[in-house]
Amino acid sequence: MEAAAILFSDTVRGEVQGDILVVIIDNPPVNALSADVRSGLVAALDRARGDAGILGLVITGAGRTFIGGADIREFGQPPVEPILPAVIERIEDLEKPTVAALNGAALGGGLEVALGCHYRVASSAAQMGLPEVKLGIVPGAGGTQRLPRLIGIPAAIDLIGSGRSVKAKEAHELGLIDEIADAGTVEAALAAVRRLAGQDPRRTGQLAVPATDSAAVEKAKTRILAKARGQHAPAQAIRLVEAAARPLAEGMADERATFLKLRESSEAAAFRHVFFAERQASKVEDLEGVPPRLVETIGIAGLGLMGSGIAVAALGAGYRVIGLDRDDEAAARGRERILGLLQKNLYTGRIDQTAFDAQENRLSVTAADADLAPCDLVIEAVFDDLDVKIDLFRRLDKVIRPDAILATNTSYLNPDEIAAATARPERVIGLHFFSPAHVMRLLEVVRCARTAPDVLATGLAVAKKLRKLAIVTGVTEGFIGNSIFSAYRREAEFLLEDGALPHEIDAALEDYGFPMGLFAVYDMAGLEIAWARRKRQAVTRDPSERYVEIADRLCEAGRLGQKAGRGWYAYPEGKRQVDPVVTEIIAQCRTSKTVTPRSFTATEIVDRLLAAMAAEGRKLLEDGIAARESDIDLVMINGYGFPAHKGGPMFAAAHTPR
Ligand code: 3H9
Repeated sequence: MEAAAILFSDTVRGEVQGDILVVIIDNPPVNALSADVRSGLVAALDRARGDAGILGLVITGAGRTFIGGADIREFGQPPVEPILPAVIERIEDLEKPTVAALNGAALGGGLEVALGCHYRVASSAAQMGLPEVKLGIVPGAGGTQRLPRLIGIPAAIDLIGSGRSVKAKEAHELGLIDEIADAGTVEAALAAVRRLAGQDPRRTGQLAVPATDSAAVEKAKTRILAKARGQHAPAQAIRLVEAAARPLAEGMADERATFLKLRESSEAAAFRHVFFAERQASKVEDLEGVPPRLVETIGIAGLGLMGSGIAVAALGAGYRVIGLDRDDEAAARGRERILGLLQKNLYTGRIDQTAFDAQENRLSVTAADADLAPCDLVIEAVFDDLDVKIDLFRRLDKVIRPDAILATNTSYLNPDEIAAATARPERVIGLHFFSPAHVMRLLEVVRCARTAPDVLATGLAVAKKLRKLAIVTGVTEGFIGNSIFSAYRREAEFLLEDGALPHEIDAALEDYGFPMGLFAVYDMAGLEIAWARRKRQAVTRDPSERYVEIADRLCEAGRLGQKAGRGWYAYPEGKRQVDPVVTEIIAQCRTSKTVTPRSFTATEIVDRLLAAMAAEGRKLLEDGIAARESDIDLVMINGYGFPAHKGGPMFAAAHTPR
């Protein structure tokens, strides 16, 4: 039968298919629930209610998304009628069957719309979640009250408290959706409306919250709260979910008030900054319209920890990988390491056996440079030594095609010097992965002095396929991340000398939201590499520059970190403890420099560290190393544990009330 189109608003249209009204939300790019969408939905509901010829309703999205959630751009402004909870209440109250056809992502308010429907059908690729806590808020349109009624309190705490999304299969197992429809979600939804016609609608808001044992609730809570250090939204979300077994209206009022309050919080502003920063990062000014080169096969030179991690990321993204190491034995060991990581992915359910087999088949290793000839891109991940890298690049330059790309994973060396050793420096780029490379999301993409635009564009395209967050950086020692980190570290050492103790600095950082304090991290990583670097730099160090010797004294005393049993802390039976010996070493260093120690509050400590990071950040911007403040924020959040809910050092330094 011919479907007649009805326009309910600029972004919501309807098609009557037989006796069912299919409501299509068409608000690109992600069908966010703008005021126009909300009023369009109300108009569609009015139509369905008033038209006796309409048996029921299907709600779906145009394009790849069902609904990407509330329009985050509206968050800074006063709410506009009709507000979403009221729209969803009208959906739920409708006397005719209303079915959500989840053709793609149903997130935040989008999932809340689906929860208000009487039945949910999803395509197997659809992704569903309530990611509000990742924006510093709680769901504001019934998510915390309806979801536990469908899937129980522990599962709802898990989903809402973490903000993670699930695919259709898991959603079905949880009871979040009623049906998976591979061949046409709308068709399956139409069939569901017909089946449900004449029955009492199953209104989610009227279901009883399933009984739960308190141990499961506690377990879910503990897991979420352990990760939510310093944030408010997850605890509030849990509180609302736990209290869901009360009349819906009461829970909804509590949820709405909490949502509105959190929406105005500095935590939410910081998360919104991060959200838009991530979308901004991929926009590189002079690359608009520059097509990337085709990459299908990636060579990885050096199959140590870093190289293996990169290989696993590349295999997971569908690339063919050729690993190179110095001899057959090393290559075979590299292969074992990579397969070990893939096996781990298999055991933990990240990939299934079919994916494992496919990835194993796409991997080969060799000790012969010439075997890298088919590669479109070669990433080196060998020992961070200039001579070693230059030698490797010279060799690779001769065996790979002229249009293939060479990337260095160096952290501290100057990639321009590496590029200069090749015949085609324009094809050289830096790809600075963070360890473990198959887990960490950050990738600094280094634009070297001579990198060609399409080579840079290729670096970004590969990063996207690897599902990494790519941040473009210019060449400077340590690029963006390690430059800021050095400034942070230096300031922390100044603080030590000025009077703060390691555990005081660490406690201030952990309270602020870092997963671990700086000195505890040092101990975990080991102090010897930085010590060796300081010794190398000693010859060229400007004597007028302030230099803190405390770390050197510790290393000289054999305090090389946790593995040595002592470092900035002592570790009797593996447990971290403040060590009076360290306090004494610090006191001696202060005395030798005639510093009179003063005490610092946690706020003073954090403020000084933030100011140092922000000052270094401004320098990177002035020097053209970083393109924008928000890129610096993303690097520190995704590579160095800076708490996302503070928005990154640049955002935080600018927004800290003084
Ligand atoms: C919420 O729903 C609160 C409710 O509980 C309560 C209400 C009362 N709003 O990511 P992409 C833009 S909170 C505005 O590259 P993809 C994005 O900025 C909301 N804009 O696409 C970008 O713009 P541009 C909970 C949005 O295909 C463009 O869309 N929802 C929104 O890779 C493409 O984005 C979320 O947190 C939005 N909600 O992925 C979901 N979403 O091109 C957030 C996206 O100008 N969104 N944009 O740079 C996502 O996770 C992904 O965008 C999605 C698509 C998976 C939907």
